[in-house]
Amino acid sequence: MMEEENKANIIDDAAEERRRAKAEESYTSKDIEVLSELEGIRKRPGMYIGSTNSSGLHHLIWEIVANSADEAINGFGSNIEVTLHKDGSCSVEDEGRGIPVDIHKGTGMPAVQVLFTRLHAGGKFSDKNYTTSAGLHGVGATATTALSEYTDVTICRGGKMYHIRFGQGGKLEVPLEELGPTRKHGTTVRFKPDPTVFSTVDFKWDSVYNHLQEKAFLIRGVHFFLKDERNKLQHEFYAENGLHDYIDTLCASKERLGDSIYFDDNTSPIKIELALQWCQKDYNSDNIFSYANSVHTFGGGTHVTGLKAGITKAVNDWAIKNEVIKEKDKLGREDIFEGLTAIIHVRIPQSNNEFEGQTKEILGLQEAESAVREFTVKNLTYYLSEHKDFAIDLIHKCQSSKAVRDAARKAKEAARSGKTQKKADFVISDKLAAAQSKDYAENELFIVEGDSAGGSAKSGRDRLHQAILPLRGKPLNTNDTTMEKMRANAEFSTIIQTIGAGVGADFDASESKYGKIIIMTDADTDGAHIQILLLTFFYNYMKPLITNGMVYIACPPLYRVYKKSDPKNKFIYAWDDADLEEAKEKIGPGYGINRYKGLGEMNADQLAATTMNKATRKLLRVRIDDPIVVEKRISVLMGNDASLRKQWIEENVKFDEVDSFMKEVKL
Ligand code: 0RA
Repeated sequence: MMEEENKANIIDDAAEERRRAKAEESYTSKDIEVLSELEGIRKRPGMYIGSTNSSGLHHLIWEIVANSADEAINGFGSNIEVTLHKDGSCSVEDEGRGIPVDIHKGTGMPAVQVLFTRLHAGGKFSDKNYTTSAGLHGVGATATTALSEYTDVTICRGGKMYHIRFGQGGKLEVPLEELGPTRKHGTTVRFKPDPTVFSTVDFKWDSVYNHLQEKAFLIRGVHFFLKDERNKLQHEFYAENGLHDYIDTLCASKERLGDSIYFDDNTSPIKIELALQWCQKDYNSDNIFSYANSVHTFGGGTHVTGLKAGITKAVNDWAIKNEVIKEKDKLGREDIFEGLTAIIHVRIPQSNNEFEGQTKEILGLQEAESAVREFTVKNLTYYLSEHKDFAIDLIHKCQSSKAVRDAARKAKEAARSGKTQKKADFVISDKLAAAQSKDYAENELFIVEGDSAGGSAKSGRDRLHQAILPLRGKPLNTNDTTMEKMRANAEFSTIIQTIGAGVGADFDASESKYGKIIIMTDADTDGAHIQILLLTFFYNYMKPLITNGMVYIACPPLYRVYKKSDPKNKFIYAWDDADLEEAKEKIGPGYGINRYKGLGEMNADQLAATTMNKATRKLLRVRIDDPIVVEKRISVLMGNDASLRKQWIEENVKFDEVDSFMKEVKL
């Protein structure tokens, strides 16, 4: 066996030699391969980094940070520094082992060059170097090189300092060079995103801040530094207690039941960390934040399934064993999860790394399910026994959730059987202008601010597929109230019935009568406030609508620029001030401007053309990018602790920016 391997190696080496000789000869097929891979990334950047907008732009940083984080996770270096430079570049410096610089078999290039110019090199030349990996979608640093104007890599390794530079699109500009001796070890990558690729090349302090904060929570013991040389801001992120600190941040403004709970296990092949916090409020939708190898698994997966089963079993078994409930009154999963925030992080060996789908957003590894379930049952059972008072409070809370849910289910069943349908159930019909089609996926529900805009929207809509629901006044703040009060609220009960897919833990997005829920408000502060109140409701009670990408914000234009001599036929709509300038130029001398202060100022045709018609409107899809930010926005902006809210706003935003965040709609 050994001998055969050696033989194979010798043959490999000989072939390698020939290849290398050939490579040195001239411009070879390898170079062409490299260039075509890099070009491939440039042709379809979206496939590699998601998009070419601000979110894609920041992905370039995340790719590099993930590599440095891998080193740190594996015990090499505990400081990682990200700097946003004045020239628009970003550098990421770590104190790891330094990227290898020796010639890589198979390509004949220095390993560092492979890492930055080849796809699927993944940087992980062999499993042995890495037990776990935080790398994103397997595109590693190559996407960053391909989509940058330049990339400089400086490496300190084995007592020497090295440098290599790639130019626009990843073309090798300065081959690997030795710069001299050094005592340091580590890697610095500095790159400047290519403005011909991205719609914006402006790195946002907030985005990087949130990303590094999340990383610090997930990678305990590593210090992350953020420096912004453009405005001299800096911040250090460090979470001594990892997920324990994370859960405390997420629940900072909530009314808690008991303390935050934390367990970890570093001894098994699958390493697990879990943090739990039950809260009093009726937050109903699932608040489980899941990660695998430091990557946020938005779609959950086997680790989440294991967690749900584990918690349900531990709580029920303990309650029955201690005679708090009877076997026949077992609590449902929804009853136990109501008000619970959970963060689960599993680290799985790289070779087992099995994400479903290309986006790594769902963990598919079967072993993770039983590992997490058993881990959870064991630790939580022990915790409940050690904290009896808390355990009993928790079970009482679950029981009252169960009672509310049972009553609601009975009412629903009665309503379905038609026996007790009350007049109140039909209140929706006089406000809602329903769509004619029964093709639910194609149907759109516009929730519109104000009756007058609602009127225009009703006459301008596509009757087949668009339904209009006008809202009167401001919706209730669902962060300040209980589920019962929310249900009693006319606006929300109408929305719930109109969507027809249940609410809270009983919500099932697949039953929704609309494929798109579109919030349409005036483009002013009141409108933004209504948006956030509605989004808060969807987030708290119909979260799957958001995670499935079914919630949208309509974008009415702010201006209409017209030719004074022919206002009916020559006009351009403008959505912001940049559009406005462009429109003025296009129309030329003799222009006039309508400024729309609200939806109501547009007539039905105008509203339809600019904001509702599928072919010409602008819609923003609401997505949850970062759970910490969402929770912070939701719980701090909407929560009942006014001083926290004031502090957060003072530290972070002018109110305008909250407004503009709404326009970008990263919840
Ligand atoms: C491959 C192998 C080794 C380290 C790295 C890659 C590495 C990559 C990056 C990216 C940013 N910083 C990094 N630091 C290290 C280990 C090689 C060895 O055994 O020393």
